[in-house]
Amino acid sequence: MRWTALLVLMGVALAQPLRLEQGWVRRVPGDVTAAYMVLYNPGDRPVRIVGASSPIASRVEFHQTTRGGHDHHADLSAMRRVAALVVPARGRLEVLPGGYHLMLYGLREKNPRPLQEGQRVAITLRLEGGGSVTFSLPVETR
Ligand SMILES: [Cu+2]
Repeated sequence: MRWTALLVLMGVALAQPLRLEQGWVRRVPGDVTAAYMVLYNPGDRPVRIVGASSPIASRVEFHQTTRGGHDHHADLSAMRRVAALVVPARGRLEVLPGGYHLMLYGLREKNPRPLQEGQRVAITLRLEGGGSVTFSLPVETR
């Protein structure tokens, strides 16, 4: 590899404030679904995520499940909206079933057909201070 290309790649890696360690969008037949992810912050300051968006959804919110075991959203009282998510310095934020999730609304409006297993979905996270990161997550039935 030429040095210029390597330096460009290093620059991209250094500029990325968050790394996606795992993530998926749940495949559902309905109009609403959830996305899960594990994020790592390699920096020495916490990273605050203040918003999210996706081309497959009209609106994305951060939610926290407030009662154990629930992750299917049949009982809306079992989750609450949170304003922001924080990834600690040199640490992880787990957005996983039973804890936090990203709630994606308006799937029918944004997608000509239901989400398919294996389809990739872009999720953009807006960071405090003006930056953003976009990750590609697979649609999975789990
Ligand atoms: Cu929710």
